Amino acid sequence: MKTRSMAFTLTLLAALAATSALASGGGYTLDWFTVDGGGGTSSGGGIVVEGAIGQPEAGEMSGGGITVVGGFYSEDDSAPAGTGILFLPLVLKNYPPCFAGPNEVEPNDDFPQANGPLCVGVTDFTGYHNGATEDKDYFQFTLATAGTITVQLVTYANTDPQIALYNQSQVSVGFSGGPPYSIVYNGAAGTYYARVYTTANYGANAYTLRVTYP
Ligand SMILES: [Ca+2]
Ligand SMILES: [Ca+2]
Repeated sequence: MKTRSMAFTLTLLAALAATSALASGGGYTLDWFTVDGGGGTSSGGGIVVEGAIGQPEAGEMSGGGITVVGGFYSEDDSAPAGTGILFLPLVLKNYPPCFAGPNEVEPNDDFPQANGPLCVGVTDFTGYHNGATEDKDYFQFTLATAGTITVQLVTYANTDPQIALYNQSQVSVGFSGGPPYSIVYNGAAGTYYARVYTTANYGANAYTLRVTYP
């Protein structure tokens, strides 16, 4: 039985190798394809193999108006013929945590030093303008979808604060240099930066920055 199983496995590997050869050969165009791990039932030479390797719970399950499509690869019935959806589950080691504040962390004096990415759902951050020279404070956040960004100073002790909003190309898309210190911007998905700074009165002054976005 072991010998027959090995023979079947070798036959299967040979078939897969042949598929790869066709995919890479001249004169053929394959926009996409899958090499599945043996889901379902395979048989030959009196041997039957049932299995699903690498694609657990593949297929569609539906009920009550809800459809769940499982597996790493699935055919989307609503998509154009010949297209599919590929899911790539990831395991990330030492994934950078988001910035929850509530206080700024210096140095945050330019784009690379920006505090962030801000944690989704955390809106208020306390910062300070300290010292005898200008202190620039940068905060970075990411829109997963397009929507309205609001950046505002809800409290400030400095007599002349300034706020600005930059897109991911670090180009200014909003500015407010006077009360009510609020910027409203309809942005595409992507990374943005909020900047709080002063043009005078560089003493120890606290402020509360509020950033909201989809
Ligand atoms: Ca600061
Ligand atoms: Ca700073």
